[in-house]
Amino acid sequence: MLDLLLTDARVATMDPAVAGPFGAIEAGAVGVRGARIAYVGPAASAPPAKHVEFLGGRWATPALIDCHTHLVFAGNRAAEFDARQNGATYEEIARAGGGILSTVRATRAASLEDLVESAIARLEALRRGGVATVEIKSGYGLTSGDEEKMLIAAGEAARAVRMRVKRTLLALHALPPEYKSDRDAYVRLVCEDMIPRVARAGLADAVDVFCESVGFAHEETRAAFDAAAKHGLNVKLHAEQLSDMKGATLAASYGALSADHLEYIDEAGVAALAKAKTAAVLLPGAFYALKETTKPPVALFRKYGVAMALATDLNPGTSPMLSPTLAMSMGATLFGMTPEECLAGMTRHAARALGLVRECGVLKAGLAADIAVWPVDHPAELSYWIGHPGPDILYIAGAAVEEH
Ligand code: DI6
Ligand code: FE
Repeated sequence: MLDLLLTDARVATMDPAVAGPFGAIEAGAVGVRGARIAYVGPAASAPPAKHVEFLGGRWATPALIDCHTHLVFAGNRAAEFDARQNGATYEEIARAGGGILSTVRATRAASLEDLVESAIARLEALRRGGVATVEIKSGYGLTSGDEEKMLIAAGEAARAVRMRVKRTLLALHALPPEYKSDRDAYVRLVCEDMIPRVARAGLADAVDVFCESVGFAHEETRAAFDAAAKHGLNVKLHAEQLSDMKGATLAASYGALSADHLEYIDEAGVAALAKAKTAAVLLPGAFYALKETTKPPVALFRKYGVAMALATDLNPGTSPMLSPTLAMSMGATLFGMTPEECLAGMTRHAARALGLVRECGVLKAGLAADIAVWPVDHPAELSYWIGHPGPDILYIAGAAVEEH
């Protein structure tokens, strides 16, 4: 006996084992037992259930997964936006001590409670848009205590809104001002103190680095990745966002879960990602906000069979975007992805980017019952509307957390 049956549905399973676009099942049903999916298939052969929900032909999809955010932060950067609109570039602002560092000052000054409260509001916005699982990075604390504070806030906020969370230590995001004349000492602090401490306390699942000319170099990235491996953490990398630093190849050589941004990646980098089965996380919000013109090479990712994930990159500097479906629309319109690729990018491939392929990202028996029910006639509508407002119902681990 199932606990719940969603029936009279059209089901976009996104399961590659189900033939056809979107892995779709017409006249379908999804059955739930406890927190897991117990049945996906034709409505006609679904087992009995204690509770039956008739969807009237609406589409059920895997709940969305936002696999790259920096949503714990204090303050915002509207003044900097104003400066950029008046001609200043991101790099100029960063070099003048603004940019990331202005958010670092605000985040250091904020209490844990304040960070939790503002993060909850952002998580609720994503959840309204259909997101059940979110990745949250640190990177605005840049001291052991403040990075920990951010990761604790991320965990508490996600728990409060019942969302699944993966946390990532991004201590090599910017060089803190107090280490301006001694980069090596900061990298040592990260590798010898922060990474072991965060791993021991179970505060993060992965380590990320901003590998960029205004960020950190290869050797610094390697040091952090070596420390991550030593302490049992996965790795991810901000790579090729502003220039071709060959970061993706470096990330692939460490078996990274994902390499993210990738506007400037070359063919050798794409081949390296394919070989390592590292996901490419595309972030059209930052591309849009920075008015970039170099697009990630979607055709090459297709050619080499690299999993393309999509995410909001929600952050106060380069992607103040609270809508996962807007990221999908931008993935289609700005990057040329198909609607099916956009949905896969926020479900199955996002799960890969977080090491969650056995947990969520497709609708199939055995996985978490994270399901979104959309008031649409075709799954392409999720990226067709310029920021679809979100599902009618969102189930996370079998419980309805959004109902409109
Ligand atoms: N790349 C980005 O786009 C953001 N961080 C990063 O590594 C920018 C974060 C910020 O400007 O606050
Ligand atoms: Fe980012």
